[in-house]
Amino acid sequence: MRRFSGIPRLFRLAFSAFSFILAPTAWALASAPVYEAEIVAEHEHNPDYYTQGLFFDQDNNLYESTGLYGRSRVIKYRLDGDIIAQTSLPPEVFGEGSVLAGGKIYVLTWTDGLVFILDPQTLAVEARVLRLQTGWGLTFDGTQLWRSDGTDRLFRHGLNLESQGPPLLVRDGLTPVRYLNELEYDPESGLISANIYGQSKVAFIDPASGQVRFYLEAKSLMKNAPKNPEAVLNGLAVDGSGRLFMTGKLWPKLYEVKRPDGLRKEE
Ligand SMILES: [Ca+2]
Repeated sequence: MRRFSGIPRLFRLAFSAFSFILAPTAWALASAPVYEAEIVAEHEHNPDYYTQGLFFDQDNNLYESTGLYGRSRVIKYRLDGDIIAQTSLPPEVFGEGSVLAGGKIYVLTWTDGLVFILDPQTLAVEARVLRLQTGWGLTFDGTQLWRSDGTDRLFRHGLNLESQGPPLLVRDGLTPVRYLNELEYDPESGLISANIYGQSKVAFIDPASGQVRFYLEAKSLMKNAPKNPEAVLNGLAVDGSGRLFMTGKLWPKLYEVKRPDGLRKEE
């Protein structure tokens, strides 16, 4: 008997060591939970808008920046569709993400190296700043601007557009989350949402760690989208009441989506 009594112990030791080796691997492979987007309400959205940026001001006016050369503009409107103001960007630039920060509207351009600064009341262009960086999405957390460039990184900028600190590496476990596009900071949860170019998923990112906390799968919103490869999900906005809105390029609808449980403020 004595001859065999050590075997289970050896086995247990071996198993423990094996588990120890496996544990980090399992963590690395773990992926953030995916929740289905639930539509609360539908609103009309101009299907000519090649949506690149979407956000609300404190009065729940909606702003949208659009792309394409010769068609890029910024529109300020109400949810019922009434246009308050709009402005065209020069035909030689391709508009991208935008946000209201420090009382000004910032509008990125794609590879044109320019950021436009607009008056939020009239949408008059007050300045154009040369920033030789690719622009996709833009949001503001109350202190810093956050810019995406289609990679797995988010870049921090001050209101003067200077870089602030290293880029945030966005990861799901250890997996880089690439093609981050339109952005929206959610003040209640402190998370940054980013839709992923070419997909119907929205990642909700912890800006302290870069980890994706969860995804919102927005396939249900695609039902009215044009059958056009350009007509991708690309618009996220949270209004003053915390309501979450989504749309896409050339989409005829703008959707209010139920706030997922993961957006509750952590205790
Ligand atoms: Ca946004």
